[in-house]
Amino acid sequence: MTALGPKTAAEPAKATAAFRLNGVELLADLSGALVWPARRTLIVADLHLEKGSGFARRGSPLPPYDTRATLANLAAVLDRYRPDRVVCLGDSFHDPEAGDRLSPRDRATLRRMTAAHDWIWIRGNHDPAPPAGLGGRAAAEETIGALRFRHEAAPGPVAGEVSGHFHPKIGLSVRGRQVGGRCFVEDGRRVILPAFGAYDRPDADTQPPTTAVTSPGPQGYSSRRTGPAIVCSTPSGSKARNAKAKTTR
Ligand SMILES: [Mn+2]
Repeated sequence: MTALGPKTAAEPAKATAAFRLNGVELLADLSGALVWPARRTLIVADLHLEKGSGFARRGSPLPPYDTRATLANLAAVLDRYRPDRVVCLGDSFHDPEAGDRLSPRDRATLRRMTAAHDWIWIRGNHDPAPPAGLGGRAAAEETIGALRFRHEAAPGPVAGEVSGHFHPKIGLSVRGRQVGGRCFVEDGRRVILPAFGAYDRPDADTQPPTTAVTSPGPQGYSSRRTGPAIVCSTPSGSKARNAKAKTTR
């Protein structure tokens, strides 16, 4: 078995940040996906498929193209890492009728993806019952080796917990310039993933792609930021502001 990794040399170098969680080596990918190479597993959170069409139905006209964009981003990262198993950490679908609103093309794309992998839909607050007929299996939680996958972080210290829900973001001051983006938050025992869904990427057109791994330390947050060509360490006490956790998801 070969280790997971970027498939071609054309992939941007250092678009990942490696860290250890409960003794397990993980890769935070710039796309927002988490990769567990030893178990050939790829994890994404908060796809929120059909969010645009859901808002449109309630009278707020948002462009309805988020599902197509999210699935294209997901296809790209699956093609790069070629995992055996995919864990979606909940809120994969924006509301209970989201599955009915999928276009035939997007439905077919999803069915191809779930058929090609061992696919686990963790249940979230937006999708307590993921749509039937798309393949994969639904679970409230899943434990694989030293890691436990659930939608929302549980209270108290939890070793090896991998979750989503909070859509964490970070703001950084880099050479006097403000950059911001989605981030992973980890403290060595648990990690919270950024949202993978297209509507949580408002920075994509105006900011350089930024995915940070940030962890609370004794002197504040430290972060390892992955960009198109760099992984930089931001020392504790630097200008990295605390990751903002949003709780309305
Ligand atoms: Mn949620």
